[in-house]
Amino acid sequence: MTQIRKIIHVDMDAFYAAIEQRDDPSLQGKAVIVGGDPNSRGVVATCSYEAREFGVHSAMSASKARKRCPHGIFVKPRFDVYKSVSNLIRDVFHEHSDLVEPLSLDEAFLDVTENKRGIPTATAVAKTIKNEIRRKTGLTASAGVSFNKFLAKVASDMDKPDGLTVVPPWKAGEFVDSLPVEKFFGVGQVTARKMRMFGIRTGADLKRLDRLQLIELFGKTGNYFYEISQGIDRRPVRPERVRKSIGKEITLDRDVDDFGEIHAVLVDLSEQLEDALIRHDAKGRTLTLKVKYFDFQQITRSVTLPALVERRAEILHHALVLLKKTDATRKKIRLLGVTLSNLDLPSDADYYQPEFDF
Ligand code: DCP
Ligand code: MG
Repeated sequence: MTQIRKIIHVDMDAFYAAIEQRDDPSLQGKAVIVGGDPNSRGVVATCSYEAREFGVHSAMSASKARKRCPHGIFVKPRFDVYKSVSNLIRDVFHEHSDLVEPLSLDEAFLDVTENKRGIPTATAVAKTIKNEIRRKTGLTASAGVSFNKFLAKVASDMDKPDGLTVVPPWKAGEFVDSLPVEKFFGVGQVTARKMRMFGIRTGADLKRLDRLQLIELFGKTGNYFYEISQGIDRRPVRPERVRKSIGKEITLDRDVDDFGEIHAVLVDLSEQLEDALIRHDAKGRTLTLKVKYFDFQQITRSVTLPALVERRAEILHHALVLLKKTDATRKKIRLLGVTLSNLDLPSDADYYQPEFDF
């Protein structure tokens, strides 16, 4: 069975404004508006939560922001500082997973189905990340934890600032049902108006329509709305660095030369590799078997196949063929590894593309 993924979305609170307040104590507790000289035609990049109470928000014209919040303190952005803080939080993410997909300077998805420190739950990973961010930057972040990107992203926004919202599989239905459609990030004003016309206000309303009805109403995005309303989002977390290979290896408890035992290890490895391929949504053409003998001598045997490989049975089959080209069963083995390279990774275009930024 495919493993359920554990996804975290982390988003810093009032990012630019929080940094300005951190670095200038006289701004703490005040309505701080970053970007946009109110005397010219600039726009607001972001503002502190104190300013949000007056209706100021990102992308608003600076002059409007000043009208809404006359006591607001306008601050010029310092992008180099934001960038260096962004690097610090990315370092924190990478301490927990290699599967980190930054969306902007202040937010990222992490796939922590396997996390580097072996922390038992995704919720505990998220708490640790929030603490480490606070310790290293003096800033707060909000996190959402769930089993797909959509739910994690919406969850991170539920309890800002300094929030942590977890949507486990058994709560997803209820969570999506109660969600106003505006929270289905990407439902812009035009779509929202159209939805209202059809009486669609929440996830539950959306769920009453089937896939075809939604496609008829919203085109390609209808498909996305359908899946989201069912709590389904298959998009993998896609790290920036393009992966060249995906592999798994096991060091044995003791050196073995028994075929039955070696076979059992390869079964295990094939399964682990299949899980990893599913997580990365990857297939590959070249399979490599790595064998380390008891004397630490290490060899690899590879085969490049005419078709893409993705399933555990195929992986196991080819690994066993490669095993015959080694001295396994004649010489004791201490480590076995299976790696797939020559990968076929999906491009963004392979996912139905909602009409908005994700
Ligand atoms: N930003 C910008 N222009 C926008 C939106 C955002 O320059 N239209 C910048 C300023 C933000 C940063 O990107 O600080 C992160 O954007 P967010 O949407 O995450 O907003 P904040 O982090 O400021 O606030 P929140 O606590 O709502 O996440
Ligand atoms: Mg933010």
